[in-house]
Amino acid sequence: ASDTPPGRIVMRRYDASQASEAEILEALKRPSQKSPDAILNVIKPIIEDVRTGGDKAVLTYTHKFEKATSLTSPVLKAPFPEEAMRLSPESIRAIDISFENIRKFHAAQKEDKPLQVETMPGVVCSRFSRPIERVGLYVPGGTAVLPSTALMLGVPAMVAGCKKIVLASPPRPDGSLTPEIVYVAHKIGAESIVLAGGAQAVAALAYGTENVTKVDKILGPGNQFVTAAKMLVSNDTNAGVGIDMPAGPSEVLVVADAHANPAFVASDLLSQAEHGVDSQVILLAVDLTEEQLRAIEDEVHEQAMALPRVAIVRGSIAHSVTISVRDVDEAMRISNEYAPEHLILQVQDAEKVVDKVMNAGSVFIGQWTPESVGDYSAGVNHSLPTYGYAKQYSGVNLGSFVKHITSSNLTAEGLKNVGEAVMHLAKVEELEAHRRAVEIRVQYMEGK
Ligand code: HSO
Ligand code: ZN
Repeated sequence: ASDTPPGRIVMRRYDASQASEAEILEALKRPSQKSPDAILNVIKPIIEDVRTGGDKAVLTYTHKFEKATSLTSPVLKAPFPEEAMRLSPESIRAIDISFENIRKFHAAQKEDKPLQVETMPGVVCSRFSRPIERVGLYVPGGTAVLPSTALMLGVPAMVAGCKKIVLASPPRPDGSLTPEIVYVAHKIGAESIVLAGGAQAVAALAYGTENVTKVDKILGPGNQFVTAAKMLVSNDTNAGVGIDMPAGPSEVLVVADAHANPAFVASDLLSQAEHGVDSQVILLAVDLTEEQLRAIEDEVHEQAMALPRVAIVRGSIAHSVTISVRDVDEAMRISNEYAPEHLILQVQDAEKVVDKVMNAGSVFIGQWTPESVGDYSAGVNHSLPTYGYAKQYSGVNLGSFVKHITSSNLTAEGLKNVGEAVMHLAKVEELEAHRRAVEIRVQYMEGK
């Protein structure tokens, strides 16, 4: 790793041809998270309080954590008051355009007809989907307000046909919500907004209270307390609630070659670096000269210095790295091992590289596709697997809001065709009633 001049905002540098595989993997380690035990100790009593204390407990925590002491109800119910969603025409237009693109892309994910297969003559298997009835969508507060997250969760829930959509978001100290979030809630047809954050919001959605509707699935990103609370309630069979994938700090991996514009590359790295001090950004520099690397570093520093959130960027850049690689294949090997939430391909013939992508939440192809278009308006979802979970999880999509049901439908002929196999396997498992359920019908057909 190279030295960092004082004050200069620069990512540590590695050269894959000189560092060992282990060193590269070590360099790519995500910043470690608080120990689960410490977090559990904080959230367990909160969840228990809300489960038993209902509205009053939620309100007490909101007064305490959000300082919204004037709030008298933890829920804002639809129809939402006009004054809670008063916005400039520009904001309305931006939300409406994004809403429509996200709607189109997620509507296209609908399965138009049930899947049906005749596995044997007279044996028909089907699969069809039904919306999850009640969903709770967590929209984080914190250092940035995120109406875009309300869109990314709310629009697919609406498209899927979820009957009850409940939003939850921590209110501002005056007890109000960002009007953009209320406007999105209105557009997606949400039934209510829970004015709470953290584990208390998750518990309210999982168990329900006097005024908070209990939901069947909770989705949405959040800090480590929110994530741990989601995991805890999803393990409680009394709550009967599902969750989406675990969400962690934002991250991006940019693959750039000599054709990439250094200013563009730097801007993409910084757009994720500004999310939080625990965010991580990775640059895989494909066969770049020292001069080209310098050009990107200079851009990172200069652009970062001009950002309002430069202090956060300093934090995230401190555990971010540049790795020089020989070619695109080497870059993709490293990228697939890292499994980034966002993968940006700023290389020649970027489209062709997509075939080599094995693990990533969402891919941004070519120099005209900054990651921020996906964060807001292109139509793809921005709720994506982080922390390497792109190896086994998908981002939020229409499927996150439905479940699949299968059915079988046999004719007498079909039962005759498949019955023997069933009876034999039931015998192997010594489950006699199973075997007889077939036998009794076959004998009936044979008039016995
Ligand atoms: N990049 C973030 C989502 C986001 N960006 C919201 C801006 N607003 C995680 O994918
Ligand atoms: Zn972002």
